[in-house]
Amino acid sequence: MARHLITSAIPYINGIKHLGNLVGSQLPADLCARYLRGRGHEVMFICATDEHGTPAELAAQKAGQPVAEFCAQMHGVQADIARRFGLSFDHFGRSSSQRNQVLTQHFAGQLADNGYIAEVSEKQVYSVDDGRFLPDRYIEGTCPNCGYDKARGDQCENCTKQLDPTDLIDPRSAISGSTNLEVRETKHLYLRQSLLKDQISDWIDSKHDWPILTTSIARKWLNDGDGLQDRGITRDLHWGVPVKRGDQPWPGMEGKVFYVWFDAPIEYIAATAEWADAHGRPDADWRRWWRLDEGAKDVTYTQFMGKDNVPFHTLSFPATIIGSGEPWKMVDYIKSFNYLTYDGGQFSTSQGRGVFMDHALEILPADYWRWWLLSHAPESGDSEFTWDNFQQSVNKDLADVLGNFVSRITKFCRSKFGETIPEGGEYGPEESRLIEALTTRIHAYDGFMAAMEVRKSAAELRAIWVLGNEYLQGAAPWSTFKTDPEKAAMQVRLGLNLIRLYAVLSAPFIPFTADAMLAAMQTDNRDWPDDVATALTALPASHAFTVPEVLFAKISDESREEWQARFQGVRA
Ligand code: B3M
Ligand code: ZN
Repeated sequence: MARHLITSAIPYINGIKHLGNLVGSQLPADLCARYLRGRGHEVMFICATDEHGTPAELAAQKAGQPVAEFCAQMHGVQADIARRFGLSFDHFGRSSSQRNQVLTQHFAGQLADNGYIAEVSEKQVYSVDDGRFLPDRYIEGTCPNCGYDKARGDQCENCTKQLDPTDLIDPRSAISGSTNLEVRETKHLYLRQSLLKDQISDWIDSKHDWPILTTSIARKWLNDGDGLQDRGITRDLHWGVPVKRGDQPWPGMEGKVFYVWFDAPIEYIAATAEWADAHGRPDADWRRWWRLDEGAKDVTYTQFMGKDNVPFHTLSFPATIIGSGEPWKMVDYIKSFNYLTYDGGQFSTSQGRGVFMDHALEILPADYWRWWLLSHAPESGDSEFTWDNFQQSVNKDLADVLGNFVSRITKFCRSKFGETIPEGGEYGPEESRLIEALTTRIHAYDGFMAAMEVRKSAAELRAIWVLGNEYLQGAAPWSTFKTDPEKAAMQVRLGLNLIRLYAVLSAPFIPFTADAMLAAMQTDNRDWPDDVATALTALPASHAFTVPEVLFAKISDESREEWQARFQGVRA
């Protein structure tokens, strides 16, 4: 039994995520966690909300709530949606936790002790009326290049020119609109990543098995980007982890907080500690996942994230860990994803374009979405959500192939033999052929799942379902029954056993349906098939079952059109 630590990029607190966010990290991470648990491995699957930074402060302000209260509430909302999507986190933490505060300050102290922190004085725009420094993107004004009057301090959206806040004509605060701005001197801590460039470069070079998407982004930033320039890790904000050097005050840094991207990845560790706290476990129980000197040597650590998060996980977070000089577990494999686009354009949080996680569950159960998203995961390039494609995939793969198989065999059995598994004779040559074909395909499925090839795994699983339908079509127990009821009974016994086997194999993709299938078969046997022939005898003759409700309802053209219209823009 191996031990697997799995983390998903932690979603920002300031809103409900769309399906593109979901398929870029949390959902494939869940697939992996469920698969490895199903195979009997010990898994620690961690996620959290990313709660600090200006966007959280502003979202709270917009909601008219104190930021701590807003975050607590939104954490609850996100945790609830995650649960309803079947995301099986061992813990869904909060980056604003006490654990993260202590660990973040600890890492900063270690980095300072080891010479990796510089104190830098810089000039920044201060809004007198807002009583705060303004990050570049929260300064608005007229673009000197094109005259657009809502250009941001970092870039003009209209002509795309990169700007400095001081370039703007008539600058004002994007928070209050105040023009009472002045440039003030302020001191910040910089992480001296440039000193760690060689070590990080060697570490990335040692990762021969990483997806090209991951290593190409990392190398681009290492070699020709500015990813490994020293980087400011503090901000003049109120909401965040207060700057301290370990548990000591940091002279000159009073009232400042760490930059959200400094503390967010540390939350992977902190959330594991939060897990221990939540379960009344001693520190040793989380440290055995994270400290090489306390048991984590045999842990395999996999991270899941969208491609935009790769630089922070391949460069900055490793710089924090390496620079600490302490034996923390580093990531073994980074699975990154391209973007999911929506119906010919982008998902847009600000314009409410596309399907968001809460709305998705209002219209259809989680497994419909899980199946479509995973079977179309943006692995080798971006992929596009269209309602046509979604309708086809649900109606064909889920309703016609899997749902129909389960329905036909259970209903036929009930009508001819009642709701218990019939005896019949031994499995014959047709059954042997099926078992052989299943063995080959399940072997391939295991290979793809272990390699986290999400789309290929989905295709293989679908092919496994198809084998059952083909068998049923050929065996035709409804005809056999007329001449040879014994043989029909055997065919039905095999078919009902296949339902259990399909539930076990499909659970990582469609866990709710898998549960319904196992409940219908009245079994808790979730044993992963080592040997297919044996697996197909798990449910013996005279074992009782029930005919399940329709597992997947088809999506009608009317529903498809209605949803397409509903989600095309401007969130209600
Ligand atoms: N919250 C960005 C995102 O949700 C960021 C990820 C942090 S991972 C440590 O895409
Ligand atoms: Zn412009």
